[in-house]
Amino acid sequence: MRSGAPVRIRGLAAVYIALAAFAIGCGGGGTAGGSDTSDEDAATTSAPQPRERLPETVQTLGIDATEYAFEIDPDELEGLEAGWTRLEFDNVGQEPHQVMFARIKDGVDMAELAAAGANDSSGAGAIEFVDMIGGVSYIGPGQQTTALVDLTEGPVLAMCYVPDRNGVAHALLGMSTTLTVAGGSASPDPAGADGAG
Ligand SMILES: [Cu+2]
Repeated sequence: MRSGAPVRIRGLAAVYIALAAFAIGCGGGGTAGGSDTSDEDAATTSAPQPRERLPETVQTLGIDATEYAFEIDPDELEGLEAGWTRLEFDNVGQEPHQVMFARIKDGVDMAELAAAGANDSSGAGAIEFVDMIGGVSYIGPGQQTTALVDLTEGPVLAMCYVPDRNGVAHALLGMSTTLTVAGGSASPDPAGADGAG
């Protein structure tokens, strides 16, 4: 038993727990907090978009969901390119599944993140260390859906936080992985030539 990796593993676990708590708090049919429809979710997925306005994609990412794992094509270990990515999500399992992406912010110290997660079971302390990217909300067994996600350079967490029958987020049962996203050939220039709105 060596003691090299646990800090990182614990850090990721803290993120999954935090995001699961965050998602349950935000989405889950609770009675608190009002019921206004969420305009802010419009950018993530299911809103139909006119075909001519879709951004050009740099790659297609196929993800099959089962209990409780993602099968990702191309293999996440081969790395992905930053940019708009077409996501083809296929629930080949027996339970509802989703895939959501989050990015650990630049400069985050994993030990610090782990500590924040460990000291705050609500997840609020750890959520500030990540940016939610988007993904697809849950679909039933045998269903498929597609979405576009804008992947940014760096490690990107992919996870399903649909709860199982015991209320445990699937991410904590194995439906979580880290994608490596490279900068891509043409690095985006924030001051750049994007003249179109
Ligand atoms: Cu799941």
